[in-house]
Amino acid sequence: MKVRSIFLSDIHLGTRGCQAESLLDFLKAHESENLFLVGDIIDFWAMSRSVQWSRLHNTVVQKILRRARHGEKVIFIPGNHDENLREYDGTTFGDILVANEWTHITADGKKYLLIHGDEFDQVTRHHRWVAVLGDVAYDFLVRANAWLSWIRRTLRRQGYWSLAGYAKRKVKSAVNFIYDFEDSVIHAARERGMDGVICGHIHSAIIRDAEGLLYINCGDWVDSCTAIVEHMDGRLELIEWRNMSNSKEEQTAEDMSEIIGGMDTVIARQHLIH
Ligand SMILES: [Mn+2]
Repeated sequence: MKVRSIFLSDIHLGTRGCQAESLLDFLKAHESENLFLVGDIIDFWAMSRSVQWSRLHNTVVQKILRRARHGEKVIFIPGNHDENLREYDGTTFGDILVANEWTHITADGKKYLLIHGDEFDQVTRHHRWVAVLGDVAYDFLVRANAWLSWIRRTLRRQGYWSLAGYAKRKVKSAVNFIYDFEDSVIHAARERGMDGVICGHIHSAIIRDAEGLLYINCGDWVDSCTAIVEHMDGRLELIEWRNMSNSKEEQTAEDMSEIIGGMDTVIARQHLIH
């Protein structure tokens, strides 16, 4: 499919949780004029502890470089996990421009602010040690998820049950956190006279109308495998690439609830971070 723009965030290359294979599949299926990388693409935080860089992660980088070389406009907006790149604001590396934020005009003339969004997360902003602690917990969660997914495979069930995704739906404090985050981002975009905002950071993909302003979050490629695309007419769409029947998986989630018992605290904290 040919689209005008692709918006991706929170790929977390260099971590075990990164769903590089799904991402490659998605990229292959979508030709585009613009590719916006909306932060936390490469996880330097996690790699400072242990590097989980597979061959597929190289392929992701190669494919993106190739697209840039072939004339696709690629803009990299650093997030908090690749914040070192922020000092290169305005610098072009090969064919990729690093920009701390960007304004994108869609085909129908609407103005969108592109930011990663961590500056609107009060926890990562003011309590970095909590963020680092939560980051370790998140790694654990992702690993537990891979392990549970292996159990499920041995049980010959189809699909991929996401522990983090399940927990995300369950934990109320996480939900409140998401609302606070969204409100601050929306407020900032409105103050700057934007028609909408496209961000990432909280791993919670959505397109929603906030009193005339469009709040859009790209989601992630650790857990949900989601992307935002702009069609040739300027219409924005949320795509869930790993289109597994989640409802069918809910029962499994219930079965597994004992295993997860007590993990809520970890998950709630994790959601203050990503
Ligand atoms: Mn982030």
